[in-house]
Amino acid sequence: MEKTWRWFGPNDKVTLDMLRQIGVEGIVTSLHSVPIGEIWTVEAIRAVQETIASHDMRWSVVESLPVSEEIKYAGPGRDRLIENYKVSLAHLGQCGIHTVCYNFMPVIDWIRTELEYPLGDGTSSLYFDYIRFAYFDLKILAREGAEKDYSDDTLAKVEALDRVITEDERRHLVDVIIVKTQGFVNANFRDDDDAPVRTFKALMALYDGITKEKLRENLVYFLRAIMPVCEEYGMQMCIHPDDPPMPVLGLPRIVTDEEDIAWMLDAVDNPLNGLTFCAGSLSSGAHNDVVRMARRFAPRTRFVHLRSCDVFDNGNFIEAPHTAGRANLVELVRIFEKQDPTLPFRVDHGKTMLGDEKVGYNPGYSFHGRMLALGQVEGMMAAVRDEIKNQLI
Ligand code: DNO
Repeated sequence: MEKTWRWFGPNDKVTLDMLRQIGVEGIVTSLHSVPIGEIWTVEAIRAVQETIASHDMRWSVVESLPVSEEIKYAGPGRDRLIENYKVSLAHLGQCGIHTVCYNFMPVIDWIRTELEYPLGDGTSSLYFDYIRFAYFDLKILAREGAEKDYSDDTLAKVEALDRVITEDERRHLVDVIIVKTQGFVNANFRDDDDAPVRTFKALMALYDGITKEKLRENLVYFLRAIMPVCEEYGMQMCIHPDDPPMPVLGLPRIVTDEEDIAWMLDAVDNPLNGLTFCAGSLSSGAHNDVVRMARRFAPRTRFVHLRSCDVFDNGNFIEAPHTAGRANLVELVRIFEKQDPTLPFRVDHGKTMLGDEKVGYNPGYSFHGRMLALGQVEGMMAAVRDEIKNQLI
């Protein structure tokens, strides 16, 4: 597979020079400064592409060309926004960039409640605490009717937490769930928003009455509309699974399990309608057998995120080392390397370690932690290539 790395552009504290030194071949990035819904011009794409090329790497994958909320909830402006999306796709194709990762999660992208969960050895990891998340829903957003989405046991635990939680902890929860995790990947939120909860609730209101079925319909509408441009320019769309893979905050999520993925691939049965196989997101759902899903969906996978989670009985999950956890990355590397040795993969997230915490990297996107993970995955790849060469697999 092609060794790629998510780079957040010239402001990223991980520089292209650093990436070249650690053997990265392809860059995964986005035009982070273009407002969501606006057209990506050929000039803007080429400028980034040339910067990357001047460091002897290539722009392999776009992550993300974001889909406007209005396309997801089918607002009045969706056709115009889809037209813009098509023009951006055509421009990318003209520049020779053909793989586009996107997601179809309403309002909120990935969710964690703790960004520096201490691991006891001086490093830290990302963490999701189910009760704290329920607390955010019930006591901070105070979403109407939220109680019915939780068990009595969870409601009791949230009440108990409410009795002891401090103002600082409440602020921290908002900061982590809305501001720190969303700002750099999700154009709906800005780091300097002084009323993030209000912004959040206003976006949620747009999804009143949008069921899982409706959201599926809207995804299919979008995919059918863009497929002709994808065919003309050879654009490979690869949807990112929902993280975590379950409905949240009363919002539907539609890329959560094997059935969802099979459904969306069949609904628009075109090889250009593909998947980003995010082993981390999928493994954070106890219902997902990640290896089995990789075997089934490898032929439609266009981009791979290698990361692994451990899920606990109480619904909490933690990002495990890349050599451990539920995802079994060794077996995934076997499956994908055999499927297509040119498939781009990136290690996703990594521990915060060895001073990463002082630099101010985007959460999950540390340098040392990801470099360690890349080294681990490169070791797996070398072993798997050897297995393939010797016809052992
Ligand atoms: C978080 C990422 C997501 C992902 C987008 C793709 O670390 O996995 O933000 O990039 O959902 O659209």
